[in-house]
Amino acid sequence: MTEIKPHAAHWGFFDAVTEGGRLVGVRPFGQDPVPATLIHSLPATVHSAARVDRPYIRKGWLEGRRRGALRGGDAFVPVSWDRVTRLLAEEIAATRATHGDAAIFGGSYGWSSAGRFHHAKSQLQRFLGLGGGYTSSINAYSYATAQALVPHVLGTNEVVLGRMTDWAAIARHAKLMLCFGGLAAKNGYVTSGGSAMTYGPNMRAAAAAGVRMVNISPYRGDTEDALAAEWVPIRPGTDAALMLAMLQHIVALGREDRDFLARHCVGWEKLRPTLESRTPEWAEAITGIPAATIRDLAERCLDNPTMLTAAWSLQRADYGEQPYWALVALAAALGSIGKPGQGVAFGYGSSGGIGNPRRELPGISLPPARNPVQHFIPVGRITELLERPGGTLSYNGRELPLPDIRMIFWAGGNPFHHHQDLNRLLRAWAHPETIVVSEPWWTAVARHADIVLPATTTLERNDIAHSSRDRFVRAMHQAIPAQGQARSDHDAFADIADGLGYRDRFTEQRDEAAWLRFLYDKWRTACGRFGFDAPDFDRFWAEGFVEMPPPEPGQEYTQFADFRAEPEAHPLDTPSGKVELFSETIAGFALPDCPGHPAWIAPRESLLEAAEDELHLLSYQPPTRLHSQLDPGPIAAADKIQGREPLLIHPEDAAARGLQDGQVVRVFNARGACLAGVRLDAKLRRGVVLLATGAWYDPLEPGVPGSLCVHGNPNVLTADVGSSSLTQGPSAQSCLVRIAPWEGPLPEVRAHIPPAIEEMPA
Ligand SMILES: Nc1nc2c(c(=O)[nH]1)N[C@H]1C(S)=C(S)[C@@H](COP(=O)(O)OP(=O)(O)OC[C@H]3O[C@@H](n4cnc5c(=O)[nH]c(N)nc54)[C@H](O)[C@@H]3O)O[C@H]1N2
Ligand SMILES: Nc1nc2c(c(=O)[nH]1)N[C@H]1C(S)=C(S)[C@@H](COP(=O)(O)OP(=O)(O)OC[C@H]3O[C@@H](n4cnc5c(=O)[nH]c(N)nc54)[C@H](O)[C@@H]3O)O[C@H]1N2
Ligand SMILES: [Mo]
Repeated sequence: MTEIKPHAAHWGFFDAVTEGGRLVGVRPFGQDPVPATLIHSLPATVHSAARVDRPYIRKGWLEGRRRGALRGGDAFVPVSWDRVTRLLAEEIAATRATHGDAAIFGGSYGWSSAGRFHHAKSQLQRFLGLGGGYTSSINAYSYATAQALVPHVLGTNEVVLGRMTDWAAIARHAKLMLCFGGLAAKNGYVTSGGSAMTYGPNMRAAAAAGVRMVNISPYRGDTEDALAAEWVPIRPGTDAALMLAMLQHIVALGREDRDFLARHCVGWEKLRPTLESRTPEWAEAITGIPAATIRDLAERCLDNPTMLTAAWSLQRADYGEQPYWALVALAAALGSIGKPGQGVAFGYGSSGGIGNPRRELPGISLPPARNPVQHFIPVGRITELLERPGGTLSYNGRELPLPDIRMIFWAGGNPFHHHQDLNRLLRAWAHPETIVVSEPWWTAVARHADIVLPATTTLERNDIAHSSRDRFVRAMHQAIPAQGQARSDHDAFADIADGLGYRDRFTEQRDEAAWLRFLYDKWRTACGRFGFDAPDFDRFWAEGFVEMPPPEPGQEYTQFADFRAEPEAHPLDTPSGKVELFSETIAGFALPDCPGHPAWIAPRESLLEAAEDELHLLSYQPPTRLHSQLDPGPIAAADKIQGREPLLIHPEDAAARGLQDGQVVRVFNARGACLAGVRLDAKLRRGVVLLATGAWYDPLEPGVPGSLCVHGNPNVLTADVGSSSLTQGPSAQSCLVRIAPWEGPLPEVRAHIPPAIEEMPA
């Protein structure tokens, strides 16, 4: 019998079509103006051979090879839920008693599911928090550098990840939009928590309304043809030099907005003298952009109402603070901050809901538990945490102590996808005694665990999807039964909590149905305070969604408008209450790699110092998946070249190496090597190659550091260095590689089939 159930994922809302307990198809959500495409990868992925069918324990761990043992090469032994639950309760209790609560790392970074109740990381952190606490992580891989920097400069992170000037305001008031890193359409299909919208129609409407888009990026493909954008190709990692030279030219013309700089900013008198030598000719040598183009860009910004934006990718790089701070300084010199549809904001081309016109409404989420442990790391410093127990890490003017981690829990994330320099992570990963991973699939992190808990996918549970950036709340009805012995993270943790004596505090004596009603009712009450009367739970559940009314026409939102109008009455949340073009706070930290004002600092790796045969690798977000999710699905598979992730390369760079379209190559540097398939793309700047993230890490010899990844995961190549000692963000985009034809026989890709499994007597 065919059944249709409302459901959702980070990559779009849909209706699940099931037959006989199997997901056989999906249909786009009727209210979605641009139907999501990635949803069609779900049926094959949900029923893929890569599902974890039952709990497993690494054989070596059972045999006592724990601390110091390299993981990833051992067979797994199937065990019962009863046994694994008992064993985990004992291990947790013993770790806490012997080494203290901080010895458990529960940062568990990752996107988990769109469903907000079963959100794996939230469930895990609630479970660990109520049990005594854990060492945590802060910030997101997406924009960690900005999260630490921007509050010093603008007193808020709304300009990166919150409610920023919306597209309706840009369309109505701006005439020019400089887009550093472009406005990649593929990124708009994805929103954390799910969404019924992408920014595609918004940016197209702005272009159609006469906003001239300029794509300043190493890749012309970062704006779609419909935008008819100009392309200014730039060397990766050099944007700050371009921005400072534009500032210099504005000052040379005497056209900086002195009123705005005096009344709304501090530090201009300190920044200004540093600009003197930052001429367009100076920047030409760094960026590869002709000085005349730099002058022209600056003058057009002076002559037109302009919105400045940069993709989040720019700050996932060495000294990624600098282009963000310099762009704020440029907007300040133009005096455009807070003018309708103008100013600066980040990420308009980075994630679905960014800049969507919407009303402010509360979010839906699982109530977090207090974490009694104070220790944390900036999210990207996981390898250092494991490498240097007892050491310290410089972060935002503090020295963070690094605890000795004995046990790791991961649920809803994949460090062997998201982290840089996987060979170094693999070595550091040997440090703890026990690593526990909850996963629906045999992803790379599951393969590198000691204890693997089979998690249900969202299709196997009831939940509610919601993103604060979207107008819709979506009901997620369970569509199929749990596959194999999979269980929800909530149920698995509740049973372990039972063994540790705190089940009721964890569950609050609610089952799934009671939790959903509770979370929804809480949200509905909060909506009332914002003047929105949401339907009751039963109606919401039956109808499958709630739509919050869009803002009235003419109600476009411009960020910082109040501050602009009355800076004394609406100060920013910075020490001065103003835009900090010089930050006494940051200067006071006296860091070698982040001065008190925006500056040009050459990246550790870039084309500026590359050998002749080196190329700059940008590991961008995949058009065919969400990170590593959906990699076993048909859309990702169809895009691969002889089963390897495509590497985009300029035809002349390929010709110089004797490479043909469709050929398999070895991509390598001192940190590692992977295979990839050549795809010629003349839209690239010469010297730059693109390899998306997310092909499942597939070492030729599992568990051996330095082993060739036969599938094409760029994180065997990227460097694991904090963007600076101020922010310690990931710096994946600063990476040089070499490329050579792959001559040998093609190794099989085994990432999507389960690892070796051995029965062992209990
Ligand atoms: N080189 C390079 N690396 C990067 C980036 C880059 O630009 N370049 N970008 C970075 C960025 S911005 C990000 S956000 C990260 C993304 O990194 P992650 O968020 O870690 O990537 P995902 O593949 O989404 O991992 C989510 C995991 O959760 C699992 N999961 C989903 N639902 C459930 C559930 O209900 N329960 C459990 N237990 N598990 C579940 C999925 O199967 C998947 O394995 O990658 C970062 N890495
Ligand atoms: N389809 C899909 N969409 C996604 C995701 C996904 O996995 N799949 N992931 C989501 C997540 S978690 C995030 S954080 C966002 C990330 O959003 P972004 O960080 O904006 O996305 P990227 O694709 O990494 O980078 C966009 C472009 O930046 C350009 N770029 C890179 N380095 C430089 C530089 O130094 N200078 C300039 N000027 N340009 C540069 C590259 O050409 C690249 O194509 O995307 C989200 N959207
Ligand atoms: Mo991200």
